[in-house]
This record gives sequence, structure tokens and C-alpha cells, in this order.
Amino acid sequence: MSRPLRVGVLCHPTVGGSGVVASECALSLAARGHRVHVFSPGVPPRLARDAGGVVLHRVRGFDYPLFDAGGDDYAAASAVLRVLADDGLDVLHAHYALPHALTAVVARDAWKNGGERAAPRVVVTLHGTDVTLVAAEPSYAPLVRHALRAADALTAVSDDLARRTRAWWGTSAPAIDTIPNFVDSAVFRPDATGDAGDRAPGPLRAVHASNFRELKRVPRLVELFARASRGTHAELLLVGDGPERARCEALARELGLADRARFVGERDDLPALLAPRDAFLLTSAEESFGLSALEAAACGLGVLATRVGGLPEVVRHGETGLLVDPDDADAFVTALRGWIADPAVPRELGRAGRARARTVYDRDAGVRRYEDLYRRLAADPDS
Ligand code: GMT
Repeated sequence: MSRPLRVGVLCHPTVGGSGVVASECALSLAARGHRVHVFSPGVPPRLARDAGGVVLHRVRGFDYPLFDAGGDDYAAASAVLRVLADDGLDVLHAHYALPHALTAVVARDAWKNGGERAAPRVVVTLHGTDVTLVAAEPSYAPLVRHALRAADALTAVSDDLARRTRAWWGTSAPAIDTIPNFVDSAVFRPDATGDAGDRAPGPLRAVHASNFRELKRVPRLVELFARASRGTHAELLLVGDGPERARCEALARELGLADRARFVGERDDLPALLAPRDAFLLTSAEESFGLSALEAAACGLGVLATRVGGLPEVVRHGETGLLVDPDDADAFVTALRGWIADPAVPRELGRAGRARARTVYDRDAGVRRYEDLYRRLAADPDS
């Protein structure tokens, strides 16, 4: 049997998908016998309830007036160096380019220069906005480029993101492998609420989950839902929190949705909230992958989403859901009206979505792809 690996994971502790993927990966690797350390300024949500065998390092800078922007990244690099000294690490896996790829590269290079045990190999997984927003910002672009060039392996969560990263890079872009996100279909399942998974007949129950950032365009979603569902009993559940939530709640009241739209904030019982519903709605302006859409599909919901970024890879138009052009409000309303008229349609698409989530996006298979990459890198220091 091959020896267990020592893996350090750097990620954001926020509810965003990169922290979810990093945590799920860490939990799964630890359950398979690897020694896993997670370095993050807070407790990533999926590790809050049960961190399994994962060793969590909460890295916080100290309150020092000269470090205006906080010193969490310095603390993270120092924590990695401590673990390297005590335990050693084969791989450092940064989820999201900044600051984690940079922190990983700095820690690796500092360790290399110390001339002691072998330095860890650095894997960077790009999640989307780290390239499309952060790297596009001229004041950060050179640093992102440096961190990505200095990594030992780069992965992206969808083919579309890999393509966009190459386009942003221009000539001599480094190799980027696609390792798609995944879902634990034993947790995200149609009977996650405890019933048999058969949805009671009745008006359409739709759901949306996000961090309510501007690019998710949730106010637009509320408006389009109001248009499509006027005069019906269709319901909309909105899960999550973020900058645009208050505006969305006010808009829902204004549009007469007070009785049919419910905002429940950030929740960690997502499977139980998704499972009893029929349809998942997403109107994002961009989405490198759309993990929430995959989790909804795994629960058996049909997905109605915008045709942007990696979503066409995750949602198969006409097979597991429907995709509409991001600026075509009428198309979204027409599609949603069809589902409101016959909620059996999204349920049928949801059945196909669950089957696809289980085969194409299986959690164990996804984590194994990272594990294989770690082993290749650890076995060959020159690769
Ligand atoms: O930018 C965000 O909304 C959060 C970001 C993150 O850090 O989690 O989400 C990105 O990564 C997710 C996990 O890989 C993807 O499922 C999301 O599609 C992606 N968001 C965007 O591209 C907007």
C-alpha cells in the first residue's frame, strides 16, 4: 500500500465555493488516511461541525499598526513553516490564487532555502473570480502571474476557466489541468429531509443559494421570479447572505412577494433545504463552475440558470435543466413559467441531474484526481 501523504491546504474561510471544495477535499483525504493540515484565518463552514481527522490552523495576524491590511497571510506562511519543521509536508494546495498561492510559494521557497528536508510541491486550484476579477485588476495582475508561474501544478475547476486563464495569460501560459468540483451525493440527496424523496404535488417550490454578491444578480432573480409567478402560488426560498441581501428583501416586499419569497440567511443544513424543492434558480453574470447548482442537482432539482462560464459543463440544457442567455430576461421568465405550470418538468430534469452528479461529479473520484496529482508531484521532485 502507498504511504499516506502529508498535505497542507490553504483556503478562504467564507461560505464561497472555494472554501467548500477545499474543506470537502481535506475531509475526504483525511478519511482516506492522509495527514491533512488546513490553514485559514477562520473555520471554513464545512469543517465547523466536524473537522474529522483534519488539523485546523487558524492563522491570524496580530494587531500591529504598520500592517494596515492585517497580517493573516504572514501568519499563514509562518504556520506552514512550523508544520514543515514539525511534521513535513509533501504538498501545499492553495485554493484561490490570492493570497493563498503566494503564501504557498513563499513558504515553499523559504523552506527550500533552509536546505533541510524536501520542500513541499505547490498545487494551485483556480476557482473563478481569482482570475476573472482579482487577476484582471491591474494592481494585482503581476503578483497573480508570479504566484501561478511559481506553482508546481495549476488546476482549474472547469474547462471554461482553464480557457479563460490561458486567454488572460496570453502567450506561454503554463499548463492548466481541469479538475472539476464534485459533490457528496450521499449527503446531497433527494431524501435529505428524511422523506422518500417524492415531492408532494402542488405549486412550484424554487430555491436559490449564493453569497449575494453583485455578480450573482440576485435582485434580477427576484424580479424575474415576480414576473413569472404573478398570480400563482409558486414559492421562492433564498439561502445565504451578502452585500445585496437587504436590497433583495426590500425588492421582494415591493414586488408583492412577501408571502411567497423567504430569506433564511446562511445555513449549514443546505441538503435539507434543497431536497424538498423542485427547481434551483441562478442568474449569475459569471460562474466558473456553479457548485450550488451541482449540489441542487444532486438533490434532484432541475436547474434554471444563465449560460455563462462553466455552467454549461455542469447543467446540461434540456437534460438536467435549462440555460438561457444572461441578458435574455424574457427567456428566463418563459422557462420559469413553463416550470410553474408543470412542476413535474423540473423534477424529471432533476432525476437526470442527480444521476449525472453521481457519475460525472462523484466526490471520491474528484478527490482521487487531486490525490493522483499529489502523488505524481511528490514522487518526482523535478516534474
Ligand atoms: O466568487 C465567488 O462567488 C466565490 C468563489 C469562491 O471563492 O468560492 O466562487 C467560485 O468558486 C466556486 C467553487 O469552485 C465556483 O463554484 C463558483 O462558480 C465560482 N464563482 C464564480 O466564478 C463567480
